[in-house]
Amino acid sequence: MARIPRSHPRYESLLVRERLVGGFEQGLVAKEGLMAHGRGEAFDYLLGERTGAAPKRAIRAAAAQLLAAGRPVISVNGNAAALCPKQLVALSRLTGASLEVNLFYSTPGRKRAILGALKRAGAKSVLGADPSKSARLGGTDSARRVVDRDGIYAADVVLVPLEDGDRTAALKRAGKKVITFDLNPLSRTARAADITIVDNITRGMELLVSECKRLKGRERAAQGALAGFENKANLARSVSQIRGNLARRAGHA
Ligand code: PTJ
Repeated sequence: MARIPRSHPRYESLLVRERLVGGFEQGLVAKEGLMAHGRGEAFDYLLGERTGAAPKRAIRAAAAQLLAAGRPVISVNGNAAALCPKQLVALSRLTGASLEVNLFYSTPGRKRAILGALKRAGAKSVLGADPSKSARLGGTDSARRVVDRDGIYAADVVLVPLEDGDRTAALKRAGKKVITFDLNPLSRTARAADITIVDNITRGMELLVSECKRLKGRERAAQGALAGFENKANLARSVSQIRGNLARRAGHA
């Protein structure tokens, strides 16, 4: 891993890059995952690299939705496994959600590596690596259509960090509530999901864990957070945040 001087003005961001490159070298992250991160970084820059009011509202709704679910599942890809494995395991424990490895650029080797990373982070069981338990999700042709029949296939609520639009739409058509993390508030996934958290998973996943801790056992308060949530209106707030930041830089606000 490259040595990043603490004094560097973009220390945190460079450290996250190194975690992702480390994940690539260990076989967790796809080459394309490095590019996807670059796109995310660009949006994060425009958003001001902080968790604004809109993602905080979405995080409250997502925590309520996960805690109210009967069969929640957290879908794990290479980037999520490299950037926040401990938070994924903590979230699974708090909400009772199963962890399932599900990849766009799927290979048996990457599945094994991600499974190993989740186990090292404390996961007792991880779905998605046993071909004898696989089922097909209709309405998408990518490798992500192959899901575990006791996991995503049977889930009522699925958390899909950094997802592609096709599968989000397929999950919706299959009657599931979809929660996503996506720094791009304009993406098809962001627009198709029920709850989109427009935040970097490196910040937002930790906040989601804290919110689940806070709301656990307080079902009435949790349902209030969910009932008033409207995804399209909340996405518009993130777009406005970008517009405001750009206008300030352009000297118009
Ligand atoms: O591990 P695999 O094989 O399942 O592949 C994972 C990637 C991420 C490569 C795959 O899902 C993919 O190609 O994703 P996309 O279609 O590029 O979408 C990724 C979305 O996530 C984009 O809208 C990015 O802006 C966003 N994004 C990238 N990094 C982050 C992020 N959102 C939140 N936090 C991030 N750190």
